[in-house]
Amino acid sequence: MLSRTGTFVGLILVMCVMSDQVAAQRPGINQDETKVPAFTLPEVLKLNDGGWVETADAWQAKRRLEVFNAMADNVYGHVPKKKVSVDFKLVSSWEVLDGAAIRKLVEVEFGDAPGNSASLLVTVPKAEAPVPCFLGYNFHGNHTTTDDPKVPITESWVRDRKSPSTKGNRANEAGRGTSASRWPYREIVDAGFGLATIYYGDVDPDTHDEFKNGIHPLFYEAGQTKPKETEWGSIGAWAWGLSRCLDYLELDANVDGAHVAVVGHSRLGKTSLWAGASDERFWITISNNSGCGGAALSRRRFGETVGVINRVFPHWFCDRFPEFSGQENDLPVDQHMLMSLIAPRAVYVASATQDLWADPRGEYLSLQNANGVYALYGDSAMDVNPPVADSPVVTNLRGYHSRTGKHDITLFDWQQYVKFAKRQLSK
Ligand code: GTR
Repeated sequence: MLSRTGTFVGLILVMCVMSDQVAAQRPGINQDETKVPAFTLPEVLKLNDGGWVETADAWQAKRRLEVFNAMADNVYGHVPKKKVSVDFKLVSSWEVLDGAAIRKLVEVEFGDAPGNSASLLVTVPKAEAPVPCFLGYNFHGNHTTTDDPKVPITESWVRDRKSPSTKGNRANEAGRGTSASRWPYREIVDAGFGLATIYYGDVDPDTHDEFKNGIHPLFYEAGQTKPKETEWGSIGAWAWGLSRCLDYLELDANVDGAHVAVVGHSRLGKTSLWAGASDERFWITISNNSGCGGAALSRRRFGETVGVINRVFPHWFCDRFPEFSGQENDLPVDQHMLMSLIAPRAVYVASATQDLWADPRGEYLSLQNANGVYALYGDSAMDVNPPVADSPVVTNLRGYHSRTGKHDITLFDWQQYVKFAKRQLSK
């Protein structure tokens, strides 16, 4: 009995020490809803000259650009003015999924000099007519999205994983198919959609190297060595890369270029949102567990904060964003404005119940606080309270769910995206 009690007390002690360690690893991080500070969001419909937007025309003609510039100036940065050529080359194509689909490997070449290219992997169902398509970045290389032995292993820099699938920032055969659960090709093809993916490190390696690698240097003017204060970081560059993939998909005879949904998980969800806001050709924008700098409202300071994200990932945003570390209320924007920029196109946001780091409630609230702009296009208002777990809530143009579970993109998430996309198609 005594020893049992001793073990029990010991266990509690260990648990206390462990939770203290967790707190110690993330000092100043709040994951308690009752401690979210009071805040007022910037008015998305208030013009810089003090007037108010009351019509969709006024939003489109005047305010949208003001909001876009404010998001770019303070968070993601602008694409530099210099023009860089982009070429596409079909490298190979073959049948997959027991003959139900065609897979193509397309080389996307950036700039005139060789050495800057990305591999876009496009999988489309065999169909009489061009199909709607999802487009999204993958984290570890195209070869990790499927067991298909014909997909080349990326030769780009990769982040080392805790497995034999990478060594010295290079990928190898052991990684093939290791992210397949995140890419349900069969279900997507069976639903009548294409799925195009590209490795984000092909466009810009996810390391802070003062912007010497990836596509940034292609845009430098003579004498320039890094982006200017309000020019893009990595998220801006990745978003630009998605637009170039869309340029290709618009040319692909198997794809309906007017129906390309951009999708991303986590940092790549931040990227899909910025891509959807920047490029009005994207049909639907989908953010999966994108969190801080993505769907989550910065002013809530719940989970990851502006200060933390800029310290840990100094290359993701523009140079001005860190000025708001701990000063979120001074930001001229918040993430509901990012959602508003997507209107009148459709947007879907997804959270996961255990992903407190990404602030599920804050992810919902930015979508909900886009009510004003979406109402200009006849969309009904979303309730201030998020729905219960695993029960998607959809309006005409917006959708949200919080999946039970951890930070990930799963079949359940994809099923909701397919359903939402079908709903948009049927309108
Ligand atoms: C985390 C980061 C998040 C999210 C995530 C991911 O370390 O704090 O903002 O982007 O990485 O992309 O997996």
